[in-house]
Amino acid sequence: MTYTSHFPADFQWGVATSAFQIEGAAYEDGKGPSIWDRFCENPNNIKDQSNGLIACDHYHRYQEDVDLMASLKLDTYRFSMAWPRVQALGKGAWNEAGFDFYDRLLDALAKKNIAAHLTLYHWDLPQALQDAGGWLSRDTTYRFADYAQEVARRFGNRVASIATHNEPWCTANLGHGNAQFAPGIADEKSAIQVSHHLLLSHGLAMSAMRAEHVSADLGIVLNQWTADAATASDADRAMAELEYARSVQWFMDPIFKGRYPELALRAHGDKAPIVHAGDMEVIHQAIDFLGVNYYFRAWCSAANPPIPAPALQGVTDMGWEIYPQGLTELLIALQAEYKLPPIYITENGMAAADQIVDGKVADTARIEYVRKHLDALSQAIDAGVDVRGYFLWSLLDNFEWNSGYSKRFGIVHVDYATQTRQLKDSAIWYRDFVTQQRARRARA
Ligand code: PNW
Repeated sequence: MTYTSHFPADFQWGVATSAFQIEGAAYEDGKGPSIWDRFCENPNNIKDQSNGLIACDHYHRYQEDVDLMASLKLDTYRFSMAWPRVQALGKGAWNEAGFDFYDRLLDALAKKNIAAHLTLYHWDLPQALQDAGGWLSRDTTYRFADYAQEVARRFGNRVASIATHNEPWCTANLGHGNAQFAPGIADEKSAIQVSHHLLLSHGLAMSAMRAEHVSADLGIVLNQWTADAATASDADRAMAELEYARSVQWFMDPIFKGRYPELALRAHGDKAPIVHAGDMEVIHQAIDFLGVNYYFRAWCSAANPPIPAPALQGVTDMGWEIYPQGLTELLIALQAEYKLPPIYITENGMAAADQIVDGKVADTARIEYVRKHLDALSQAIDAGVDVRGYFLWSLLDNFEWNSGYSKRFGIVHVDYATQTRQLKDSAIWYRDFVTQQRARRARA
C-alpha cells in the first residue's frame, strides 16, 4: 500500500471523542445533571428517543478503550471533561470522585504513551447553571473561568493541551438559535449574545489557566468551513461572504484581531451582542494552538428554492456534502487572513451506515473520506500552513446528539446491546496509515 500524503516527522495522529457522547454513568459518583441529560428527557428532541444514560459506557470501560487506541498505534487522544461530573452544580464543591475518573484515564493513557488533549466544554453545561440563565447569563462566564482554573491546577502538567470550548458556533446557533441542541432555545438574538459570552468565557478561562503556569498548550476548537457561492451572481456571492463572516470570522476575528467582523455586526443589527468595555481585550489574547474541526463546506444559494450543492464526491449519512478540497482552501484562507498559532485538525470524519461483510464492518466510504481529507490536509501543509496533528472523529460509534445512536461516526463499531467493540476496516486502515507514516519518519 502506498499513500501520496506526506506529513511532518513529528506529526501527531489521534482520534477524538467527547464526554457526553461516550461516558454514560450520567448520575454516578456524584455527577450532576447536564443540559443534555435534561434535553434528552423530552423524547421529541432526539431522533431515536435515546439519551446519554449509558452511551458507550466509557466511564466503566475506559481501560478497554485506551487499549484499543494503543492497538491502533495512536500518538494522541482528544476527549472532553464533563463539567457536572467534577462540579455537580457548576459552582461550589468540587466532586473528587469525578476528578478521580479523569485521573485514572490520564494514568491509563500515560501508560500507553498516548498524549492527552483535553477539552473543557463539549456542550454539557451543568443544568443548575442553565436554571440560572445558562450562557445567556454573563455570570456563567465567571463560573467557567473558575472551572478552567481548577482543571488547569490539577491536570495542566499532565495533558498536552487544554481547549476551552468545542465549537462555540454550535452551542450558540444550534443550542440557542434553532433549538436542535440543548438547551433547546430558538431565538436568534439570544444565540448572538450567547456567542459573545462563550468568547468572553474563553478569554477569562485563558487568563485563569495562564495564572497556573501549566505546561499544557492552551487554546480553543472551532468548527469551520469555506462558504462557496452557488453561482457568480451578486446575491449568491454576498450570501457566501456573509455566511463566512457569521460563522468563521465571527469567532476568529475577536480572538485574533480583537473585534467582531463589520459585515456580520451590520447584518445582526439590533440583535448585535451587548459587549462590555474591556471584553474584547480579554478575548483577544494569545492562544498556543487553534483546533479546527472540518466536515463540509457551506454552499450558498440565494435562489428559491436554493440550488443544491453538486456533491460530486457524494454525501455522508448526515447528508453532509463530501468536499475534501474545502479543507485545503479553508486552511490557506485562514493562513492568509490571520497570524495563526500551530493548528490541529481536532475533528474530521464521516457518518456511515454499517456495511457488514463476513462479520466485518467494511466501511470503505469512510476510508475514502479520511484518505481524501488527509491528502487535502497535506496540500495545505505543503502550502506552508503549520498543522501539527490530526484527530479522526471518532474512536467509537457514539451518541450523535439530536440524531441519537442512529448515526455512526466510529472507526470502532459499538454494539450497544452488549457494549462489544469491534474494529471497522477503517480502524485497521488508519493503523496501517499511521504506522507507515511513522516508518517514513524513522527512515528520514
Ligand atoms: C461536531 N453542523 O458537531 C461535534 O464536535 C461532535 O461532537 C459531533 O459528534 C461531530 O461534529 C459530528 O456531528 C457538529 O451542523 C454538529 O454544522 C453539527 C454541525 C457541525 C459540527
